[in-house]
Formats: sequence, C-alpha cells, structure tokens
Amino acid sequence: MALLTPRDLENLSLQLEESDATIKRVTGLDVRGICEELYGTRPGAQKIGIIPITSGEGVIGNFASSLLFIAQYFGLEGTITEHPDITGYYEAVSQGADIILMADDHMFVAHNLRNRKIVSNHVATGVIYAEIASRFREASSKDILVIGLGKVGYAGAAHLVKKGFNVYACDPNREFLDKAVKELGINPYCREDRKRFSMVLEATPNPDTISEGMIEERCLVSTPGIPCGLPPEIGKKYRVDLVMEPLVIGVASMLYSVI
Ligand code: 2YJ
Ligand code: MG
Repeated sequence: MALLTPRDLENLSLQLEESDATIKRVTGLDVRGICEELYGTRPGAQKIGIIPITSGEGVIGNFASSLLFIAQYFGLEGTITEHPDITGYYEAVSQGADIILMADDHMFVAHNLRNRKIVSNHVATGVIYAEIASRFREASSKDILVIGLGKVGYAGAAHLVKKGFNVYACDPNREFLDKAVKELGINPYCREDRKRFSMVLEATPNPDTISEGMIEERCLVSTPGIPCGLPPEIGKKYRVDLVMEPLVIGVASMLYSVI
C-alpha cells in the first residue's frame, strides 16, 4: 500500500463529511452506526496515545494530528506524544494511554493495552469497506466483487464470506488468488466472465482497475485504495456511488475493533 502524503490528509473533516453523507444514503447508517453494528462496541473513557514514528520515510506531516482529530471525532480523548518512537511509547504509557496508535511505512496498528486487543490498519480497513459495500440498500443480489487480494482485500473478502455473500475476486497475482480460493472458497473472477456487480470492494493501490463490463448501473464502489480504481468517466456514465476516503473510515474501524 502506498504511503499517505500530507496532501491526502488535507481537508480530512470535509472528506469525512462527504463520505459519511454517501455512506448514510447508500446503507442507511453513518460510519459510527456501521462501526457499532460491526463490532458491538462504543467509545468510552479510553485514552488514545498517538506516537509519531521516524523510521523509514519518517514522520508524515498531518498524520498524527489527523489521528487525533479522528479519535476526538468519535468521542475519545487523545494525545500526541512529544517525542517519537520508543521515547514516545514510554511517554504514552506513563501518561496513562489505554490505546496506542502508531505506524511505520509497512504497518499501522491500534493496540489496546488493557484488553490486549491489537489490529492492523490493513485488516480493519478491509473489513469496514467490505461491510459498507455489503450494506448497499439497492444491491441487486448477494454477489459482490473484490478487486485486489492483498492484506486489505483478503481481509474484506474473508469478512464477506463470513457474512454469507457470494464473493467473486480478482488479483493479477495468481498466488494471492489461489490462496483466497483455497482458504476462503471465493470464486475467481475474470473480465471475460462478463458478470456485472452491484457491490464492489476495490482494494488496490492502482488506478483504473474497474472497467465498464464489471459493474451494473447505479452500483456501489467502496474503496480505500489511493489512487481510486474507478475512472471518473465510468463513475459518471454508470452513476456509481463511490465511498472513498484516505484515513478516517479505516481508523474508526481500528478503534471500534479494539475498544
Ligand atoms: O508516524 C508517522 O508520521 C509515520 N511513520 C506514519 C506512516 C504511515 N504509514 C503509512 O501510511 C503506510 N502506508 C502504512 C499504513 C498501512 C495502511 N494500510
Ligand atoms: Mg486503487
């Protein structure tokens, strides 16, 4: 998955407002409601400790402050540690943080120090975007397409199988596809199948992964992938409802899943 850039995180609250409105219109619930139903939890008095991490490409401008904004948006108290890395970890735990949020270039985790629950952003993101797609009120059937079977797409596909959907999936990596077929029992999908979907979970770091023959008119595309896999002209032509937002939805899912 591509590294976020400070630009992706600009206007986060506006991006959240827009995607929350879409999610509500297409599923009947907002992000909060979906998280509550998905995990059966509600934010309480937990304190979130946010630790900037300098390894790899280093600290990303707007990242820690975005996490703080998200924690507060969902009613949780949060603090960004003064120091990064291990010193920051010491600081967060000493100051009574209940849940640690931290990310390097490969992994972004929420770890609840009280109940020992830990979740990766990949899994939490896959699960919630899948959940959003699966709640499409105007779905034409229980068939759902997952594009991309990396960590995010695989977690989403697994969630959908568990929920009883007919999951079709594709990935140019044959090993990923075979693994999902074998472990999850999903149906491999190729464009030549000429099957169209009303619900799509797109989880790739690539543009233009969705082509005309794959979607029904007025379908729902739920995607955490940057850049967006839906070409704008196809989105317009098929009047697609698009749920796409760079950080908040995935982090909400992380927080509710460990609370
Ligand atoms: O603390 C910081 O500011 C940085 N070390 C944050 C790095 C954020 N990491 C990412 O954006 C990577 N893509 C890993 C997160 C996995 C997202 N699914
Ligand atoms: Mg993409």
